[in-house]
Amino acid sequence: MKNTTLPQLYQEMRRVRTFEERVGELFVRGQSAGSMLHLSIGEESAAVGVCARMRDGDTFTTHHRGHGIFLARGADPDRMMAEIAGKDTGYCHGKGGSMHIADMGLGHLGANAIVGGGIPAVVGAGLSARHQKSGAVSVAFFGDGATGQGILYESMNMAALWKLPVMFVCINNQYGMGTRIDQATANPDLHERAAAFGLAARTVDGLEVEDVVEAATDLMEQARGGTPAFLAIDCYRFYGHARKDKSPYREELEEEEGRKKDPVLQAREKLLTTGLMDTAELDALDDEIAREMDAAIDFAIAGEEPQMQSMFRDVYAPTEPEPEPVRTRLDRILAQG
Ligand SMILES: Cc1ncc(C[n+]2csc(CCOP(=O)(O)OP(=O)(O)O)c2C)c(N)n1
Ligand SMILES: [Mg+2]
Repeated sequence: MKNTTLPQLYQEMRRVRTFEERVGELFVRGQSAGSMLHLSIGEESAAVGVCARMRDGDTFTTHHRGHGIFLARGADPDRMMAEIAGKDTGYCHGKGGSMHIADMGLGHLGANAIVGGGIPAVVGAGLSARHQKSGAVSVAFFGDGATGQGILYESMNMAALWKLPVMFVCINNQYGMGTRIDQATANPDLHERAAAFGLAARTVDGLEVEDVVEAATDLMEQARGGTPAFLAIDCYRFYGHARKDKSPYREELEEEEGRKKDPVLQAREKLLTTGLMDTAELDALDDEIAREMDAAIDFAIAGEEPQMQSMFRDVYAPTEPEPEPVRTRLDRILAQG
């Protein structure tokens, strides 16, 4: 167990927040690869609160809004930022980008751009952990939108049937693109669906990161013991779905209210009122984190672009011969006349 004191949880949440702010900056500078970037600002307690209970050897998958989760799980911000910038120095040598980062070393089985796409992989990972008696748990992180995908229910059923060490974490930021949850879901008590499959299931308010840790502790312990678990974490998506979305479908007042549910500021306030940290200490910590994330941007920008020859590296199993790159194939065909 690590990172469960409030100062540590605050530090991790601030790192996620600042990282995401810098990712937004990378986009504005025109340095991010591709046009889609999904920031997890407002959702930090979900990433940090659940990852605080994960151990070495545990595995996980994320959805398209997964930077914060990977960071909270121990990712190096330099290599993450470089990946988002599409550089060879990134986790996947620039071939994954924001939505397809993976790293077997840290148990990251992959971010996934398909809504619900990462969910079934944890069932396989859980089955593997059970056979190997490794004691590992596998955690799927996904959004409320994925509760409209049948694969979630197939996966929960199989995990319950086979008593797998698996945990499903639904980050309910109230929106799937421009659709608010109450316009898409008759019963917004999402954990009730999981309970119907026999999972240990709870919903927690993400405002207080310590509440998330408490719920994650209980549920992950059950999952490790073979009772798969489901945790819905209520929060608010502070900004648009992706960087270009200005949320024209939301009232300003709603956004103002929603952004009051700020787990980072909430933890900061609590640190001050309980006297655990004073303003000067908090400011110094924030500054240190700002420097760390500035350095990540510098690292990303300084990195080299991937070389064309590396296009298929790490894409096929090492025993497979690499297919000929499209460009040389076309050149060869054209040269033949
Ligand atoms: C199967 C599938 N359908 C539709 C989309 C388009 N899409 C991308 S993100 C998204 C909304 C997802 O909402 P949610 O799961 O709540 O995650 P959030 O963006 O709120 O983090 C949709 C519909 C997709 N990527 N995959
Ligand atoms: Mg959502």
